[in-house]
Order: sequence, then structure tokens, then C-alpha cells
Amino acid sequence: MRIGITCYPSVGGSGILATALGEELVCRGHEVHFISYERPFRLPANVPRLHFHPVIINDYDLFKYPDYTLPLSVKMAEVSREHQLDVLHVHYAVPHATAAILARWMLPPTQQPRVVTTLHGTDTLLLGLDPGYGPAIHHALTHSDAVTAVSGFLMTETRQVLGFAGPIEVIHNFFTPRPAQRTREEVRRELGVKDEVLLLHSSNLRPLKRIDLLLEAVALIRPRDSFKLLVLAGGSFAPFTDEVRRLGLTDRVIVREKVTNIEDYLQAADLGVFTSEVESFCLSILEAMFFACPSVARRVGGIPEVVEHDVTGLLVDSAEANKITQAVASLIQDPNRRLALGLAAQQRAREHFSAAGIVPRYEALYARISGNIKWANAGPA
Ligand code: GMT
Repeated sequence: MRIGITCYPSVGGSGILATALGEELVCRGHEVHFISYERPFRLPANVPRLHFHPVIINDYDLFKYPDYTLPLSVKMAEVSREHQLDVLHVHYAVPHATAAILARWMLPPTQQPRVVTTLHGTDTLLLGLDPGYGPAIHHALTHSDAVTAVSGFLMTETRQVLGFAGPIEVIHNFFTPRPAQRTREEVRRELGVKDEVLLLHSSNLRPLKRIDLLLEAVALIRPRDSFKLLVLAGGSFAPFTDEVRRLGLTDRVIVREKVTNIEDYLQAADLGVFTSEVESFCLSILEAMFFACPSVARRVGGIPEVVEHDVTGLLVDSAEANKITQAVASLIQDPNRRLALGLAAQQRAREHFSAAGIVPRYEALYARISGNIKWANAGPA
């Protein structure tokens, strides 16, 4: 099939997932066209059947705010026409789904691709609540040929927040780890980690990730030289450096911003720590699971669909720092339990969240809505 994919190209779970999906689809023989304002940061170059089409945005003096939706929809229509796309798969509703619906209308009926909208989280949980966006999101979902959500939690929230009653298929996220470029020992040496337990936090550091709570919780860990915290930051860590100093964590916290070789660091980590207010899924937890690194996380949103409490990690019911500290410290002190949780996490990741299980579900969905018999039975409906 010929599939157009639109996502946010900068560091963020939805863009990472969309990029990985594009790569997997190409490996399965499909032709994939990424359409966005920038090349997605993990998208490899020079791969046959994998294309990138930039959207050019002109910043006219006439407008106070530059518009992206219209140039995106024009580019979507152009790529759909020139490459006879079967499907436009948009990740994150705002404004991608609206642009795709508009693009479809710009084309004659025989050239119109089917539109799949995948909800990732904040499009429902944040923008869905905004009266300036909610009705537009509802409209775009209603006019999509299929809507998917990355967790059962997000599906339920979408119904409640947006009042969307149409079908939503839950297709969980997947991850395909690339081989690490360096050994675990080399990476730990680079980080200055010896026998300490290496805690890992990976996110874009937005306020809902609660970096304040993360720092407060690790600052309470005793003995304080039993751990180091590695933050893989998808945004600037500068706003948090004063807090790190105030909490006496300067020699405990290591930051790496916008890394591309994430696998090097995942294999070096011992325990993930995630303090988000809400997560529709939390791809970072899954990425760590593939490297047998269990996580401590708050029991929020779709995280319980990823982590089984006391089997593949620990879920904390409270937003109190000392409760998170207790869970983290219990695993710092018990390497055998940490190891057992990590191995169970890795097994769960491989069984439930690997490309081999998830990608065929997207293929089957594309086939169903575009009437392409060849791929219709690619996976469970
Ligand atoms: O969480 C973010 O700030 C990024 C956001 C995104 O749109 O990239 O992540 C969302 O999508 C990820 C991939 O499906 C999920 O793993 C994250 O849980 C989800 N974030 C939220 O729901 C807050």
C-alpha cells in the first residue's frame, strides 16, 4: 500500500511512534511518505520506499500568527495525488486530522485517500478540553475513516472529554530497539557511574511530567550515594538546574539532551522513574522494558496497561514524594527483585508491545478502510 504519515517531528512519543511505524511498514513492502514541517528526528535517510516531503511555511507580515494547517493540507493533497496514496495516517489530531480531511476534499473522489487518525494523549486530555479546539477535534474524528487510540484509557477519555461516539480502535504502542553502539560498561563509564544504581527518566520535561516531584523524590533516597539519576531530556533541562542545586543533587543527576542513540543509555540503566500527572501510555517506560529495565511510575492514565504492578514494575498510588521514594528505594536495595521485575518487563514488552504484533493491526486497519484485500488479514482486527 501507499501510506502518507504526518506527525510532530520533534522529540515526543507520538513522533517517535509514527517514525517507527513508517520504518516497519517499509520493511513490510509498503511505500511510505512522511509529510511534515521538518524531517522526524529518528527517520533514517536513504531507505528505499521511505520518503519525506517538507511543508514550507511562509511567515507573512499580514498575519500575526503563521498558519500551518493550510500549507500542510495542500502538501497532503499534492503528495496524495502524485503518489496515489491509499491512506493518510495522522498522528495527533491537532491540526493534522483537520488538514487531512481538508486535503481529501481538495481531490476528486477517485484520488481521495482514506484518513486514519491516531490519538496519542494531549490532543484529547489537554486540547480536547479547550473550547477553542474541542469542536474541531470532534469534527476531524467524525470525518476520519478510522480513529485509533494508544490505550484503553485514552479511548474512554476521548469519549468522555470530546463526546465522540464513533468507533475507536485501541492499538497499543510498540517499540523496536536498535542495537546499542557501545557496551553497558562504556556508557556507564561515560556517565561516571560505578556501583550506583542508575535511575533513568526520559521525557520532554513538560510540566505534566512533574520533574519537580521526580527531583524531590530522588533527593529523599538514602544512602544518597546509592544511586545516580540519568535524565534523557527531550527539552532544555536549564529550568531545573537551580532546583537540582537546592536539593543537593548536583553530583547525583546526569543530563543528556536530545540523544538519538537512546539504546546505549537504556541498556546502561537499572530502574526507570516516572512521575507524570497523566500519560496515555508512556512510551519511555516501554523503551526501558525492552532492555529489562523495570520502572516505578504513578498509577495514572494508561500506565497500568503497560506496567503490571509488582510483576513488571511498581505503581505508586500517591503523588507524595516520599511514597515514590519508598518504592524506588525498595528496588535500589533489592537487586534480585529488580532483576526479576526487569526480566518480566522485557518478556511482557516482547509479547505485547513488539512491532510483530502491533504493526499488522495497522495494516489490517488500512486494508479494511481502503478495501485492499491483499493486506486485509494481516493481523487481528
Ligand atoms: O507526553 C508528551 O509530552 C508527548 C506526547 C506526544 O504527543 O508525543 O506523548 C503522548 O504520546 C505518547 C506516544 O503515544 C505516549 O506514550 C504518551 O503517554 C503521551 N503523553 C501523554 O498522554 C501526556
